[in-house]
Amino acid sequence: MTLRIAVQSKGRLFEETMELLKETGIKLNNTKRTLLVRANDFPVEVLFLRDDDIPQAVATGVTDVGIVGENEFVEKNEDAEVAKRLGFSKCRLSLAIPKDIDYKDVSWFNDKKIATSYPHILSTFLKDQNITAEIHEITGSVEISPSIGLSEAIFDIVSSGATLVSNRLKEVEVVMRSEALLIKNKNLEAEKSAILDDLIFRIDAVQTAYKKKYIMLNAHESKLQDIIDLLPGMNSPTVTQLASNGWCSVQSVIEEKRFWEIITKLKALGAEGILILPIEKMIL
Ligand code: PRT
Ligand code: ZN
Repeated sequence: MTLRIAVQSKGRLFEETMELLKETGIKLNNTKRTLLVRANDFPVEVLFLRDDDIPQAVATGVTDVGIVGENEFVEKNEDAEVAKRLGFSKCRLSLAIPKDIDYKDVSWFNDKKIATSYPHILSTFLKDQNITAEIHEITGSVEISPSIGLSEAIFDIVSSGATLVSNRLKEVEVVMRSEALLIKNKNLEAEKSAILDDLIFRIDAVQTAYKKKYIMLNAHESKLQDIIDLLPGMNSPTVTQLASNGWCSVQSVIEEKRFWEIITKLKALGAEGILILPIEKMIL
């Protein structure tokens, strides 16, 4: 029994998806990107597809699970389930209009023409807001449509916002936020569910370790309690005696974002020989 995973064949999701699979110990046999590739050591195989086709592949059981952008999953409205939110490829789906227009609220969109590749999400939003607008569906280069007179506004993916700026547009409504999702077929057989549980367990271990660092330092006993108070860690820090009198070694796990704040305070408390090490996996 193998679990078949749909993965985007090329594009923005490809690299991070492959990296995540690699970190969970899934090594793909075939380096040449053929359509279907079996993994070593773990009962999964990967089917490479366009991201647009992944929700349907999972809903119909062509594949058991798939990794796809939430925007694509919601737009396609296929009958599959979210198994795990993956936290990468974050972006938002927003309404944008020419930057010089005076904008007050969403009622501006009444009777306007909006270009988008996401007609389902957009029409749901407009209906919710009681707006009647014309949706002009196009695939690709949505951002140029106001400047060529194809529409008065756009509804598209925004990440840094640079594409909007270079097309003299401004973001006026964020309609949804998106990240990569692991989605699954609704009727997975028990054996495949067990493989999926193992896969999710591995993903959790990788992601829990992400943004955490292992810290080791030497401190004088007199400062030990102050230092322990600074380092919450998973449990209490590990403290061992050093050969030289009155000194100990302290080891713990810290969050990367608190790194500089903690390091500055540790140095003020006289900590020495501070080592920061990456953590590969973490099982809580
Ligand atoms: O060929 P295939 O159909 O498989 O791929 P695709 O071209 O449809 O999708 P792809 O590879 O471009 O994107 C895959 C997924 O990545 C999307 O469905 C989103 O979930 C996610 N993602 C994250 C993004 C972005 N960030 C992103 N910035 N997808 C697209 N963009 C584009 C956006 O369309 C716009 O043109 O980048 C531009 C905006 O970026 P900023 O940084 O200038 O705002
Ligand atoms: Zn696509």
